[in-house]
Amino acid sequence: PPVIRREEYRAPDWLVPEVELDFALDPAATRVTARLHVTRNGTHHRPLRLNGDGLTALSVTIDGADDDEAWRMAGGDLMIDLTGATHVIETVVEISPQANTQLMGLYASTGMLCTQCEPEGFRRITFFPDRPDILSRYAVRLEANKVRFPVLLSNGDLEESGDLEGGRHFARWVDPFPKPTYLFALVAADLKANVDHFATMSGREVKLAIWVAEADLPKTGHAMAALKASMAWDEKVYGREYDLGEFNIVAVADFNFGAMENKSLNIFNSRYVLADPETATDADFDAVAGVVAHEYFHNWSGNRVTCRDWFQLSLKEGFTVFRDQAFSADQGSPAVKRIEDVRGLRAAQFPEDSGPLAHPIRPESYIEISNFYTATVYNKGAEVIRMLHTMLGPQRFRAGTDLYFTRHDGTAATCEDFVLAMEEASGVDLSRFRLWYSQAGTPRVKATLTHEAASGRAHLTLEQSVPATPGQPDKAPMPIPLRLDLFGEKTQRSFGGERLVMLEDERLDVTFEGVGERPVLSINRGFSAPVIIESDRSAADLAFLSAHDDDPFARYEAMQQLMLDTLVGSVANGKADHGPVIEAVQRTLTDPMLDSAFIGEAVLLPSEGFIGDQMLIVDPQAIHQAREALRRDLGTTLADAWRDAYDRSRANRFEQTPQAKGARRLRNVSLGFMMASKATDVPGIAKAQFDAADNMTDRQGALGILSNVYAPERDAAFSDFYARYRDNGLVLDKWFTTQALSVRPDTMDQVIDLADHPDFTLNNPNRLRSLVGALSANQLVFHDPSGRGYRFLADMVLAVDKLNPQTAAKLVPPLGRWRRFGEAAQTAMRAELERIVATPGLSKDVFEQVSKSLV
Ligand code: B3K
Ligand code: ZN
Repeated sequence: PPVIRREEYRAPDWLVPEVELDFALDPAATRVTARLHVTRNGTHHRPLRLNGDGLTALSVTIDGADDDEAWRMAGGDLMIDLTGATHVIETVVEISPQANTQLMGLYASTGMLCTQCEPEGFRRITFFPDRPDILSRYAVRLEANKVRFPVLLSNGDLEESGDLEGGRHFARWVDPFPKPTYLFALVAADLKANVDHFATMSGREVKLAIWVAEADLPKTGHAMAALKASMAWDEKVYGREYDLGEFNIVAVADFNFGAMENKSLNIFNSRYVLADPETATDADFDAVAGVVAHEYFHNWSGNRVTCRDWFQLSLKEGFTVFRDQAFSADQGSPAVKRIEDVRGLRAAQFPEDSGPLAHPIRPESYIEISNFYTATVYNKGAEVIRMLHTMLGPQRFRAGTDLYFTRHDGTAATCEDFVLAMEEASGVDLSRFRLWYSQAGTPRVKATLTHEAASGRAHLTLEQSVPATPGQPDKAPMPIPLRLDLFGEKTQRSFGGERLVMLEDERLDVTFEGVGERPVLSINRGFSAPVIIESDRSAADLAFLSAHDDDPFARYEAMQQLMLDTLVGSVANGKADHGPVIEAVQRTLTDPMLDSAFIGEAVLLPSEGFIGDQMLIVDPQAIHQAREALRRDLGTTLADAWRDAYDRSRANRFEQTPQAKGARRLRNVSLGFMMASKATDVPGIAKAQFDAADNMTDRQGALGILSNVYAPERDAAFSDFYARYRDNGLVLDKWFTTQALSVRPDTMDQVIDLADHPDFTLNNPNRLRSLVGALSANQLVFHDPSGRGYRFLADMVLAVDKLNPQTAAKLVPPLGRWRRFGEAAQTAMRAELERIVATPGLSKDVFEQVSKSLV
């Protein structure tokens, strides 16, 4: 398959300022008529290329006339020779939404019809130059059976609607804002709306509607509240106002990813819309609000200013993730939010950055762009924007975004445009900073602190190295903003307060004066840069910071590092002194100044995956044993403290406050450590929590903890959970996931059985990921020495690839990590990758991921 390169970008030969689309909708056969007003862009004689994917032209007219000599097919595309400067092209095609298993283009989901066009789904609907730098005004007419599809939605404003003969009706939508194809959407469905209103800062009234199945209406309140809060936040923090008379969100059960920011018609995976205490955990509630905000913020960072080409994806995604993270931090606890985001980055992006699929946040080439909606483009992209915010400060950063939005409104921009606006508005030279866009790999910063008691001086040496990644053997040093502080070991006082140090070159020496006692280094506070810090801080120093640092993130980080050092030592030597960790956990757990939400995060041990990432060769069995040994020791030694925290966090009834949420978190964490102690009464306590739960956080928390043990309570809880929620797809996903995450030795057998369960299906991406995604996240079971985990995953990739290549390709990366495992595992993992790549008829999505993983 061809490789697309960033350097080969060329402006379009033809533009399409106006388009009229007419849909005669039907699940089996939908007729699409498209009238494109095209204009020649520049002086050239090249034909008009209209992309098509699986389309057959039923008719093509040029300026109203049939001219079969003037057009031809080239692959799936339609090529038309044109003589003038402007023409009107009309094409008619017929497509089958219900036969569309890729969930790209126009497809059917639980009786409704909906679209997904980003990145290249529009070409599966009609012939069109399907690239984000062509912006068109859309007028869309929808026609369908009124009983089956009473609701007809598209982008913009509803201009006209009415009844037709034969039980059909129509609606005409006009979007005044020019947009690229990937932001087009339509929905035809039998849904009901939760309707509300928002008055914008200039006093315009916007009608807000969240469309779901009637029975789900009671679960839309949280999404609606989040939408209104996002609209107000974007006005307050970025000065950005909503620009149309209505804003619609539609929930869909079958969706390839989280949600989609189509202009004024956001389409969502239902798991990011529906939430009530009975069926959604606190984490689910947060995810709903975060995704609603993310998609809403795209209206400016993505839609009003869009991307010139797909290499610029992080322009909208990194920036928008940064915006939604800041929003969520403002709505809740900034410290806990930062901890969660960094944990997510380390779980998903760091491994990507150190593996065969590593790429810069602005990639240089791709085979299939769908493979580049990655943690690097999104989450590292957000960290890059955050560094700009840190370096420039909030005012100059805001001046930069103002300039960027004003200058590029209504156009398709590049990452370079963004950096240039930041540079011009702030007066800060960002020449070297641009390396963050072009270089892949997670930089490592070695920090060495020495102290001369006599002169009262401390010397800090910082040295950076950026590892080689595929196609980038040699790296230049990058500008790294590090927030740091020094604390006196005895007085616990900061010397001069926090400062921002820019490590611009390979090495930097900093001297601190007036340091009268031995200092302890607190570095990369708030995770100011997405780097790995290597410092030789002792267990005692880390314990000190975990108790006394005034930056909550740094406190968390010190505790994590202490745990990590202990666990890595334990894996290497077969044993370790658990004392310092136990002491630090005890101090945190019983510190009356700390809130429960923070404690719940801080006392958690690093995941098995993250421990493995610290090692050259990963031994999942040894890591599991070392981690379990520490967990048991913590559970036993601090038994009373856990029980105390558990009891203290018990609520009489469900409340949706930050305090109550923190208490639920700490309660589940405590129950986990109680179970780790192996005290015989804990399965009963967990089962009692499960039974008495008036919310999903408590219920799923208990179920997850029970999932790892052999006890009658476990089986009873799983059957009860199934019986209760078998009709709720989103909750049933949890039933699959919880079983696939169990560390019991029979988990692989259970997963294989679950793949045959009547409720399992490859057609629904949520259900697929609930089992297969969970298994590959389960380090211990996925890497079972039998190799069955690898074989199961490869079988799934091959089966799903026939239906839905985009989703199949997302399952591949865990196999691509083979280099990091022992010889037997390497051989087994590679064999599976080779089996996949040798399969005839593979999609280019899976081919790209697998072939790159084998190199
Ligand atoms: N922009 C969409 C993602 C589309 C993914 C296509 N494979 C959702 C988002 O990031 O907001
Ligand atoms: Zn996005």
